[in-house]
Amino acid sequence: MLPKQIAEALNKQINAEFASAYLYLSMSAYLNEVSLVGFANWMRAQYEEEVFHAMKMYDYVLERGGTIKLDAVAAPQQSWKDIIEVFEAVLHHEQEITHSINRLVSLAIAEQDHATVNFLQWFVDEQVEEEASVSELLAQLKLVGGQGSGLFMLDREAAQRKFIQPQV
Ligand code: OFO
Repeated sequence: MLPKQIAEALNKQINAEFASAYLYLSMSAYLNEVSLVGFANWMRAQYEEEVFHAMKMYDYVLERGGTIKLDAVAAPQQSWKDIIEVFEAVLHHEQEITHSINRLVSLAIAEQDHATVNFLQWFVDEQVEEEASVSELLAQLKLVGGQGSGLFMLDREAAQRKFIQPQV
């Protein structure tokens, strides 16, 4: 049985993952509007990945006999200055998510809930990868000044991304 405090914290994180999904879907729509269709595709894959994160937690809470309490997801921002501002916002957002995952791990350790500590390790690793890939893209966007043929090339590369559900 999942300790009540842990179930509540996981429910909060499920909401945060859906909020991430919603934010990235909004970014995808904005990128489409400004004709960066490759990055719009990249962001849509990111949206799908966040829904997967939320559902992975949702399934875990149920598997441990916890109660799911879905909360409202706030309306996300709808426009940005440019592509660099978009990716700065993504990096900042992912850093915040990393903090909340770390707080969850600390809580699970304090509650001696080893199964949850173990479960959360996947998310700890995932956050390392998320921050690294977004930092790399942001650095490349800054390198080309977020415009011109450099941006065109990066957009074409971003068009290749597909979300493949991990086998976990
Ligand atoms: Fe779920 O990792 Fe991003 O937010």
